[in-house]
Amino acid sequence: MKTKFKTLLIPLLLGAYACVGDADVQEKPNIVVIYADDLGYGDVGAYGAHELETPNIDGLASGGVKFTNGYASSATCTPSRFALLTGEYPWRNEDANILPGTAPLLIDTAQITLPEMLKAEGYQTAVVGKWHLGLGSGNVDWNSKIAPGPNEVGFDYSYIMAATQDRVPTVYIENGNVVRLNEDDPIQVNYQKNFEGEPTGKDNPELLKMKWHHGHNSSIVNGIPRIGYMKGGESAKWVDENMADTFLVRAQQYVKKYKDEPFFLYYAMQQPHVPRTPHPRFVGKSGLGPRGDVIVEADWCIGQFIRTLEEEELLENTLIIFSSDNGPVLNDGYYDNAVEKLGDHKPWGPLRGGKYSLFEAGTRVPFITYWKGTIKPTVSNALVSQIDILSSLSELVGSDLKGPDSKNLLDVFLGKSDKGRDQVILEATSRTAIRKGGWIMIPPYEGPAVNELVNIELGNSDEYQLYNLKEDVGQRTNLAKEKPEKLKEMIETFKSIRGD
Ligand code: NG6
Ligand code: CA
Repeated sequence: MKTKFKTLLIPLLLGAYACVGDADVQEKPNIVVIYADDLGYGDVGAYGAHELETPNIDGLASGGVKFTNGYASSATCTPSRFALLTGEYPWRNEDANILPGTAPLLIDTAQITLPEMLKAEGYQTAVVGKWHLGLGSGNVDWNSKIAPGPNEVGFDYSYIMAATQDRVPTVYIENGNVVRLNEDDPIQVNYQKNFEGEPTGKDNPELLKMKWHHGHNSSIVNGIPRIGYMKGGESAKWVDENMADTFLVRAQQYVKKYKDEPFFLYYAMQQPHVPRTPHPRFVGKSGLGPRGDVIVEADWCIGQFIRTLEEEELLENTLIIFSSDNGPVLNDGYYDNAVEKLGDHKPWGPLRGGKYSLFEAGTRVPFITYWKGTIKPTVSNALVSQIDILSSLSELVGSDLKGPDSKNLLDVFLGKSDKGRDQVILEATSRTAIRKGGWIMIPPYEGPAVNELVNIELGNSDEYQLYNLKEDVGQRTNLAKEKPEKLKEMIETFKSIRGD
């Protein structure tokens, strides 16, 4: 009975739509950006991982465009997210560094943002997950409405953690209000000094269920020592092991609620950033320890989320973009067996370096676009950056608003063209390099070659470095001396973009 009704009604409805505005139906798909945290190029099956299974991300890759030269704008979180949302290079903003939980909002409320652009085109907009772009305008009072924040830069709805899972305050914030806060137990946060009488990771190792390796020795929440000090807010504190489910459920509820309007959801997952706290359902599932387990967990969440889109009959009208904010790191400050249990898994794939690095693994990340029925499955070697998402989506929805450094690569993202960027500037903790064509040039930088604490090569050298990525993706042979003309050309382009 139901089927018959549908078969009769749908052509009628479609006919009506075609008359009033076929364009509306076609040009305003839902848009979802699924953004992992510290997920490496080699952490995904579709990008070559053998020891770790990511069937749901692989499904997006095999059903969409799998980019092999897709970049985050930076090798750390805040700058990458800044660039994703504003279409502006993070090195243009000197405050775009890894932010403490008390930092003010980094994005100027007058600046064009991805959600604002979409909102102006009639979209409902939301962020669920990790924010890490600052909140308030200095000295946030966590016990009253927290603003400006995501809701002031274009998101109609926000359900976020302020900074990172390892930083205080360890609470969720919904539309500017701390969730489940008891007014008799106000929250205080300080990144300089502890509150009297409060235990710390440094002084109270007996209270810890996870040990710190470097940093991460301030306040203890759920037996996990964090960065920064926090007091109060007991009823509001998150349970780390439930975080994946918490964000997933909010993401699912959101798309169900707004399924009849075009929506934009920025689903910013916390995995596999430290502290890695898989839900008990996923403990031991990867065989690689907690880092692998939370990747399996994240993949499962993505599968559940896609299922919701399917059940709501939204999948064919939703463009999904999947990527990661920066490359991988094993020991990022806790003893969690990421190194010891790694086995043959290579989170960086064939690339050199990792998180914090100017070498490829810092910024080259899994990057997939998927739109069932619209994008034809393909592998693209085009050079693309997350910074281009803003202007490309702007083209998709017919907006005039573009990001200052963001290029319209819509046809590339839809798998219709191979012509990506000519060049892109990459950043790692305020240092920059240029990729142009198949080449990369890293200027000389002072500082250690290796960050010993995380055991990652940073890309620093007192000489210019030039690599031919087409022949040497692992950046083993520095051709700066052998190819002076190429080096010169790269330096010139680099300087002309940087304005130095
Ligand atoms: C570093 C932290 C690291 C991580 C990173 C931010 C120390 C020693 N290290 O300062 O654990 O939190 O900041 O990661 O504190 S990001 O992915 O959000 O950029
Ligand atoms: Ca990150």
